[in-house]
Amino acid sequence: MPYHRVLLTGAAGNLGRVLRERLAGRFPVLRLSDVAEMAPAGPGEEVVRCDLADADAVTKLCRDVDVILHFGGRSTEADWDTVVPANILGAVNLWEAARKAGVKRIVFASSNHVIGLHSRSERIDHRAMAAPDCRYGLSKAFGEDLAALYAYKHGIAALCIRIGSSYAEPADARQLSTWMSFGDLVRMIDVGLTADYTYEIVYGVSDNSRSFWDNANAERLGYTPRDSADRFIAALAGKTSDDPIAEKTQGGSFSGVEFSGDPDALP
Ligand code: NAI
Ligand code: 15L
Repeated sequence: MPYHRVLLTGAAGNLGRVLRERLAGRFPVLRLSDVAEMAPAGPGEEVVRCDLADADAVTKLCRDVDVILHFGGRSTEADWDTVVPANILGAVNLWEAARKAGVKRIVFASSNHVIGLHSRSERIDHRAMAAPDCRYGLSKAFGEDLAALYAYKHGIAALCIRIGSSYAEPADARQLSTWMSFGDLVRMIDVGLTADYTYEIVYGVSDNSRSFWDNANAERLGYTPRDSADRFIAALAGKTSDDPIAEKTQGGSFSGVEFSGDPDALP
């Protein structure tokens, strides 16, 4: 691995804690950061508490960093006052600090909610029109475009992983399509760290036969998922919601919340 110091943002979060454990010992230094409290640094770790909305603090955070795994920020729908500082300003601060620090690449935890208003009957790939299903999804679409600006204009390679639902196990019928195991998440991060690319969008999903997404772009870059939600079909296929918008769209409940549009006009 040609990287000395790897920065993981969002290290106190659900995926951050999983990644901290699974990436332990993989790099000479893993710098862990979050606005929330984290466990003290172990061997090969640095722990830096930092609010992504604080530009000066983020500039310091990125010093001497080779690669960033950007998992920090608001991870569900919220009001603008919450989404903007964490995900819009936070992303601006991070990419700008990365440019100043000479960071080589950023693996970005984007989200399926960038395309969440697409219909479940449609199988889309990474070139599909963005169709954010909420303010949170729109902030991730902004992050993807910001990553493209810095990749093509400033040479910071970026892999935007539109993660589906990354949990120990899928929880409902929708997640039979969107689930990504922790093992496959780490495999996708390895692609982000090692593949040859400037800017790419992929779907963060396991090998689910019910997937909404054609993930040929990820496979082309070297991603081979080893897990599948299919073994949960019998248990979860009937676990649906009463919300017709959630059930019609790929984003599920994120699409349904506050929906006041025309269901027939959805993309
Ligand atoms: P999480 O909410 O458990 O973790 C996010 C972390 O970011 C938290 O520890 C939080 O304290 C931190 N954070 C929030 N605002 C911050 C700020 N202003 N400055 C610094 N840190 C801040 O979320 P989770 O599930 O671990 O997700 C990690 C990332 O992956 C998020 O960016 C999320 O949007 C993305 N993602 C996760 C999916 C999943 O299935 N878990 C699906 C799609 C995307
Ligand atoms: C996300 O983007 C969220 O961070 C996560 O909490 C899940 O809800 C996931 O999408 C999903 O769509 O299941």
